[in-house]
Amino acid sequence: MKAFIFDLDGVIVFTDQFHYQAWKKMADSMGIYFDETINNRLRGVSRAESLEIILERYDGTLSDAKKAELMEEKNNSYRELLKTMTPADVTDAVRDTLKKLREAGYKLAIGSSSKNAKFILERVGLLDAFDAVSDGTNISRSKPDPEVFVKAGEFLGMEASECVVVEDAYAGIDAAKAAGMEAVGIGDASGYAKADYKIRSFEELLAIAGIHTR
Ligand code: B16
Ligand code: MG
Repeated sequence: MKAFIFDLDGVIVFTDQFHYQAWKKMADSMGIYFDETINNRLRGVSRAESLEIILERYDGTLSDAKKAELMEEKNNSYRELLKTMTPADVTDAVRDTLKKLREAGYKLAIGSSSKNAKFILERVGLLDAFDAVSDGTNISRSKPDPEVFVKAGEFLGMEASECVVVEDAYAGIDAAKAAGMEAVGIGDASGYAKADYKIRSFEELLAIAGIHTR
């Protein structure tokens, strides 16, 4: 085990509410019913697939151009909300654990479906905390496809067997396993049988990494 690859939303930062508010505004403008339960289905899912899930409640068909317009509208509202993020939106536990892993010699990367990953990392002051960022801008297939994690491993110059993925979404755990990597489930995914390790708090990664704090 030489590297950790972290999912972003739901692991390092929590932007669910921002996604929710931005999609809700778009859905309301189209008269489409949307609630928090539907929003939960969007976790770890790409922007285009998220729109398709929301459109299950839409009576009619939309052109690809209209769909692109709706996704742009949602992304603009989402980015406005992201601008309110500051370094205070990352817990001390996350910041300290990342620092300790790095000091112990582990390589760290992000493996996120989001096209806004670098913008978010910049807002919360974590861009320098990672050796590589693989995100929605460098992939053509989203989780559960392994592409985002395979690319993260390549960016780090690591073999899949040397990488451990930390994920909050079931699709993300499936993607990690398909990449031939070990997977740590946190949050929602801490109850997923396919995860090699299941943790409740971020600091538990130190024990997985063999770093003893006391
Ligand atoms: P964007 P992750 C995912 O990030 C989010 O969980 C998911 O809700 C979102 O639709 C997706 O990114 C795409 O995000 O619209 O910003 O490109 O969990 O893979 O870090
Ligand atoms: Mg996630």
